[in-house]
Amino acid sequence: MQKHELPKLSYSYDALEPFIDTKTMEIHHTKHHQTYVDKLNVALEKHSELFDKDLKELIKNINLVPEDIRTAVKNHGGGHLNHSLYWQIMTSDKKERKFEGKIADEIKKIFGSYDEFKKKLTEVALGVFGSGWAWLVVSNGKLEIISTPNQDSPLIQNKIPILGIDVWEHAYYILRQNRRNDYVEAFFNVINWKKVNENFKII
Ligand code: MN3
Repeated sequence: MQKHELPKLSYSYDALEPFIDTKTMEIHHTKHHQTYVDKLNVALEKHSELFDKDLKELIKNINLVPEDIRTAVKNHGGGHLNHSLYWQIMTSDKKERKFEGKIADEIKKIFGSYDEFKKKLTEVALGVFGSGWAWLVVSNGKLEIISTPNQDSPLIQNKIPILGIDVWEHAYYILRQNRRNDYVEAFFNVINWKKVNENFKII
């Protein structure tokens, strides 16, 4: 039986400065993400055979999860998966930040241009009421931009997330207070397109 663990970041907490500040990164990772992991483990203790199941499969088939822990798995399991992806699709490496490869071609094909894509994803991110996420997903083989409330994973809708913007206030409040638009604008500077390409390739 393997309990879920907080993944290590492949960069330091100050690596995304000045776009995302050190304090936000540290608290977001060590407090918020850690809490999702801890609460997911507490829920799964009640049905410990589920520790051996792939978390993505549990979330995809959330209605098969025992009812007494279903909401906890959806929220905290979703939170764990969403944040694990979020850390990976950001980088301090200038080469990895380059918008190129298969995903760049596909984005231009589907959305018209990088600027149109950025505009649409920004609109969706700013349109999330309260806490949630804006996503670039693959749905039936096609790219789509969607949002989800709370910590709902797109996997619940059978859509595969390849890039996600956390728009919970905890993702930006320390540096930017209520200015979600500034955070979203800054986020585009740190996207790890190399990783998004990898996420896209394995679909
Ligand atoms: Mn978060």
